[in-house]
Amino acid sequence: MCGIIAAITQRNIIDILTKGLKKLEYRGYDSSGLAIINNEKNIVRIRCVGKVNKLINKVNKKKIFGTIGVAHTRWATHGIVSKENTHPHISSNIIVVHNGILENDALLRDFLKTQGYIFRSNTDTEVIAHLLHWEQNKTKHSIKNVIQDSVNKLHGNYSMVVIDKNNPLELIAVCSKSPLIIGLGIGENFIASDQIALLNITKRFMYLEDGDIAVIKKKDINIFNKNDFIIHRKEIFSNIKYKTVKKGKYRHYMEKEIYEQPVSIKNTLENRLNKNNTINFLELGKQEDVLFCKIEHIHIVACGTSYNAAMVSKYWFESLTNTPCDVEIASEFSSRTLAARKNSFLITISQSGETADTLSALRQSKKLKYLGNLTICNMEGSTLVKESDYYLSTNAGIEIGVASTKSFTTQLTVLLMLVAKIANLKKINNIEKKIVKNLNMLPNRITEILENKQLIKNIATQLFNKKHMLFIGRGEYYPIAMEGALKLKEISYIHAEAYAAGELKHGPLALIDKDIPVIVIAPKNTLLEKIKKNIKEISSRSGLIYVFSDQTFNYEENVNFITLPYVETFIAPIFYTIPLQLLAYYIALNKNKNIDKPRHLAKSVTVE
Ligand code: HGA
Repeated sequence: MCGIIAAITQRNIIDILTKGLKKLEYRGYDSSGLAIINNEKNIVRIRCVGKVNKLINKVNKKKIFGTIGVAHTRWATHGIVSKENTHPHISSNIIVVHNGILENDALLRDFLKTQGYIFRSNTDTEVIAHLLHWEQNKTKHSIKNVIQDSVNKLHGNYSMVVIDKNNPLELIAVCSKSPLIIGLGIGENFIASDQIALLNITKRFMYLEDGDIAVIKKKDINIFNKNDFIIHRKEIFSNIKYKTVKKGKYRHYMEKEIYEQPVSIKNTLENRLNKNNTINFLELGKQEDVLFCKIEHIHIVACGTSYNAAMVSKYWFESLTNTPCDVEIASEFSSRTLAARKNSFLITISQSGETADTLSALRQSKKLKYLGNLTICNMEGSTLVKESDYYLSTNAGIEIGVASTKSFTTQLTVLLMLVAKIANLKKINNIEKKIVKNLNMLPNRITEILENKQLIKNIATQLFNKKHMLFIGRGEYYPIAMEGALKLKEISYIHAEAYAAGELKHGPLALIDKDIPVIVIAPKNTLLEKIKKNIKEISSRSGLIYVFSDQTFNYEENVNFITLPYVETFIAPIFYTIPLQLLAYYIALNKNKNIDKPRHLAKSVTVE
């Protein structure tokens, strides 16, 4: 994760750096810092632990001025969250901000210690700063040449921006796996991890590619490869409109995003449903039908909430389109020896499109014989979108809360449309029309449950001081249980686990006692009778049970029912997600947690 922004300008850069950093906070918020070269040609560095606003307050009090500088918001990978470990890191005249993980930092650190370097942090980034300084001292080369000489010694990911105080006329950027994008100005230039950090100052951008080393001056930019050849990167004009999203009447972005879901889903469906209840994905182009007809297997790769969405769709793909589907955690996919099935199609899912594990999986997959790949993503212009053959946007709108809500339900909406499309191409009994009819009802059904929030609020007050919770479901409600448990963990820090209901008797039943609430997702469907038996097994062992269902059944006192309206089968998994999101939200609210920015997490996970 980690967010980088740097600038070389005619005007004071402080505002550019701090405003940009604020927009990058979704990449990490353990600590943040900046360093500039001031008018007296000295380095001024300010760092602090905590959110970017804390840094901004500190910086504003100091009234500093500079026309070249770097800033960074950190998600710690090497060394605890502390001021000492906060970027920028400095080695004499060399200033470095870094996004990535060095794999050989321990070896380099030992070597640099023998050369007399004293380390003030535990980060891999400080190793880079000292290495560059050591190399420069030895060779007396320019910092650009020093970097070119040194990158071979660095193993891992090391996208970074470097300033040499002795030559404060240029920024040097190195792109290695994590994205860096140059923003082009008039008589000034910028670089950041994401264009949203720069959209208020420029619309003209140039993406760096892996291995690029850019020398960025006020009036010109040169990009080199490792062999010192100049390379050209295309200039693009960004149409992305970044609106500052306000919380409005809501206490948290997460609450707002939960309530936005009927509208987000309408946006996801817009222009994709034909009047005759069929689906069109115009954005896929004419090849879509030909390609989809060839698919014999679907392989979906994702992480976290997106993984849970993928898991729901596995049940849909197999039962509704008769297409075998496997779902895999991206970090596992990218770190094992792979074998693609015959005529397999790869789907990646990511809210941000910058999820490093998913990107790495996509890149690995290209070495294999997949029919093609498609990404389901919320961020147009993201690396995943750029590197995929096909792209379906979730159109959820900017999501700020770190715990995904509207991303999940819009991902499911896109997946269900895809299922309908493939079912139609495979000529499976009119499923497409039925799904489209159901999808059209979804926004209103979600509004209904949102209007009944009091029901969930009451349960939250009964559960917020529990230490552990279990979530169970069967069929496609098992991954819905997984998502419910994940939401609760993320924002309330209550330990929560999800199990396929039938699995309890194979071990987890040993956990059951009156202090561990079990949340059961049990709508009326063909699996209801089976899950009723599982509820009995828990209640016979004095477990405390909360059943989310459109049915009530006669049970002992320890079984509580949260009665929900009947919802059409295809869209019911999406519908049942909403009360679980509300449950997690109100429990975290009762616990007074930092709901939008939970500890140790970040919105976009840009390290593997
Ligand atoms: N390894 C560096 C940078 C971490 C990072 O890129 N996180 O996303 C550190 O720990 O500071």
